[in-house]
Amino acid sequence: STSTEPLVLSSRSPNNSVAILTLNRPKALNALSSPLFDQLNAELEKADEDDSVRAIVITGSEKAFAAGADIKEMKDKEFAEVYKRNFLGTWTKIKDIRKPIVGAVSGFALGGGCELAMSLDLLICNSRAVFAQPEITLGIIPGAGGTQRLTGLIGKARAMDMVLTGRKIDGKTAEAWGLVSRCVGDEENVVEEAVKVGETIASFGRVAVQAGKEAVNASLELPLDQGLRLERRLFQSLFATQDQKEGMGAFAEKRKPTWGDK
Ligand code: CO8
Repeated sequence: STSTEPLVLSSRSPNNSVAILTLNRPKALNALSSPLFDQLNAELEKADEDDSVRAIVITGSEKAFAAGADIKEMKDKEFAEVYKRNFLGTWTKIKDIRKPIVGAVSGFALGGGCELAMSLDLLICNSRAVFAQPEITLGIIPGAGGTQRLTGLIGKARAMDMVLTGRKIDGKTAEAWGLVSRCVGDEENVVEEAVKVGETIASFGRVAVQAGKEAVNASLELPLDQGLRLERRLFQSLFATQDQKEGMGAFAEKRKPTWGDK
């Protein structure tokens, strides 16, 4: 596209604490072109650095969260080129964002769109959401977590079904299988629901929130004994924070805590 419209729109929740990033290539159903992903990474880094942002929401349109990597951009690429340039390697940068990211999925979350969704911390979808890994229909396989994260979330049998047949599942099924945290009904606004979740997270102390995200993510990579050790160390280290004194003190004094983020 030659349009100068940003490919990712950035706005804020009413109380300003949640950054809302909206994928904005509606005509291509938010196909994840390299420029779009670069803009998304740039907006995420900006939000991560901005002290007024305490949680991030990523969403698309009603019709499509994202219909996958951009097939038109990929179709003529050759192995040597994609390998040497590490094509789409920047997709893993999301892992370095420290603040929690909530995905709000309506419509298509296909291929790379499903993988982008799975790389976020917590997913809210509506019953109109459609998740699939259709790469097999294009002569390829998933390349950004659609065999790894997906299997961890829904198990081998269902992951094989999705990866080898391209089977589409709806939002309710995604909720039943554990691919998403919550599926809201059609009458509810999925972005508003995600922002509410973001605002809830934003109402807690940032140090503990960041530690919680770090600890849960560690469970995906570490053997249990090391994961438990990391969790316990993070837990113990939070006793060095003012927020722990404030949170427990407020409970004992029957008042609301005021977090200082330190
Ligand atoms: N890439 C490029 N363009 C797309 C894509 C896409 N993934 N999806 C839709 N579009 C475009 C269409 O080409 C069409 O453009 P135009 O108007 O110029 O013809 C426009 O969006 C609207 O789409 P449709 O007319 O097809 O809309 P429909 O409502 O009829 O169909 C579908 C919607 C079912 C979503 C259909 O568009 C579709 O099947 N899209 C492709 C889905 C797909 O196969 N996705 C997987 C892509 S492969 C991938 O994601 C690999 C990721 C690897 C990541 C690796 C990281 C390291």
